Amino acid sequence: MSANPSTTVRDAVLDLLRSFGMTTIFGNPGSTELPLYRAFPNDFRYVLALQECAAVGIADGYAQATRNAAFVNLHAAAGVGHAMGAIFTAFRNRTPLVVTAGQQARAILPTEPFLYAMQPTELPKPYVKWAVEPARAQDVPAAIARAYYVAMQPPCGPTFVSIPVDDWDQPAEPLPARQVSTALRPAPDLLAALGDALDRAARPAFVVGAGVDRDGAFDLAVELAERHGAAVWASPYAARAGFPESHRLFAGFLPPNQQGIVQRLDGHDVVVALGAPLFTFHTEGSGPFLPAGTRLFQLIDDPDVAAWLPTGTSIVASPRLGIADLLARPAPPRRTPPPPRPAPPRVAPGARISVAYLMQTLRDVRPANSIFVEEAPTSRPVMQVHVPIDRARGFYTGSSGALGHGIAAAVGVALGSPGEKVIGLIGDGSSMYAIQSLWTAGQLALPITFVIIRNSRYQALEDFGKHFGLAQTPGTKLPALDFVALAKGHGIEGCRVERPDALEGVLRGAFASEKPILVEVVVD
Ligand SMILES: Cc1ncc(C[n+]2csc(CCOP(=O)(O)OP(=O)(O)O)c2C)c(N)n1
Ligand SMILES: [Mg+2]
Repeated sequence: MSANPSTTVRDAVLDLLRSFGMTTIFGNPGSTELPLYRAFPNDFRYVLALQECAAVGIADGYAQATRNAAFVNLHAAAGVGHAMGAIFTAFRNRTPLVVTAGQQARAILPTEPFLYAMQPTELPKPYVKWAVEPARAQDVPAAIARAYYVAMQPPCGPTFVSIPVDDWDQPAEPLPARQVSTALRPAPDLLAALGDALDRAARPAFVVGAGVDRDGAFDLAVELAERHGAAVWASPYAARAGFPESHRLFAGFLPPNQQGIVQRLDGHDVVVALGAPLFTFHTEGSGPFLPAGTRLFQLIDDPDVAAWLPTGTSIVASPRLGIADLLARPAPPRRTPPPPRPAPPRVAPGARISVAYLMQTLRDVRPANSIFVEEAPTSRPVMQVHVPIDRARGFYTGSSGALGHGIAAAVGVALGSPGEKVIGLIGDGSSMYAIQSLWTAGQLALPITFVIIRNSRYQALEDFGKHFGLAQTPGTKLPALDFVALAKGHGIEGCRVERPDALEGVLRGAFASEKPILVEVVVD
């Protein structure tokens, strides 16, 4: 450090954020963060969320859509606490986030001041890849830089920096951004073994996970599947669509249980999991992980998943580079592709709106550039039948199972996808975990259609109650919620549809709107 540092911690950090393309700050401020915003520069924007779960969920959607880490600033321990469910989801989503939080002034820490974050770096663990409270103010810029590089290193994820309030005005040296390589190429010998197995397979199958779309490999996956005439399954609970779902090779969605996966993959001699953990279970299972005689290969950017995979050969690499390397091999002889899936039957309107009729109508009227952000637990399987996702970056949901992601992520995806139409497909129960996101959507005037599926209950839990043999499930009814009033109360337009014959017109109107609008669909 020179005797006369030429800048402040704040200016050094703002310059770094500029170099990283992180000039949007998502957050909810408090006293311990305010000095960051002294003379807030014009080339930055602050996206205010009214609760921290919403702030992190919006940032998560934005980071995924823009394929760059998003910067989040939270208020000390309380803000991190509120955000925790969303940080958990970002970790599972492999979303790069640099999460910062204020800390009290260093000089008064010994007397446990108001707002003091006691063990700030422990609080978000284990759902951050790295957490630090720098030992000195002048170390803050380097901590932010490291947090960014770690967040962006596959598998991507959130990192955390706790920053004492008095640090921002302290002197610091400017810190130039560096180039840090991230994408890994597969080891050539293992890739050759995978390529040989694929070439010789009689009936190959691919299992595509969120890692494919995350890595920008959607089109490459199509090319590889067509070359091999492989059946393509979506990995259980995949949070992104990695393959066009109306493609003739698309075989369907693997269920999140062991026996179900074995049953669906039966008859395939070689299975290749692309950017997919494959074995994502929601309910208990037993027996083998794969059909007898099936060989499994996995191409994944996550060494931890590669390590816990119970069977098969795992190749730790970027799915995009791995698929590109497979495509660089000579094409194998043509293989007869599996028969295509039958199209779903048309759904009749009925006296009231069924979820299936809602989905069919969405499919019929959605704009070509639409992106679905979904968090509607019991409606998702129905969506999978009736609303095929056929484009890259066309579907987002949470990987963690923690509710409160979808309604917020819809806002961030829309902010990061100008010119595209985001449709938030959200259960009535799910919407309430981060309902404040509606307000941010309104303030940013984003053209989102929030479709709230109103069944007045936590249907998923009633279904699970039956799975566990419960005679009744307490705490699952949701009467008296008024989503039109909630929309208006958050500053956006809202309307309610109850009759099948009104549905199409209302959705068309909403999709044509340049502003956010909430459509409460009362379903049977
Ligand atoms: C943070 C959090 N709390 C509770 C749950 C448990 N949970 C799983 S599904 C569900 C119901 C969701 O209700 P809704 O969005 O209305 O969808 P539906 O089940 O009616 O399709 C609940 C409460 C959860 N997953 N995450
Ligand atoms: Mg519900």
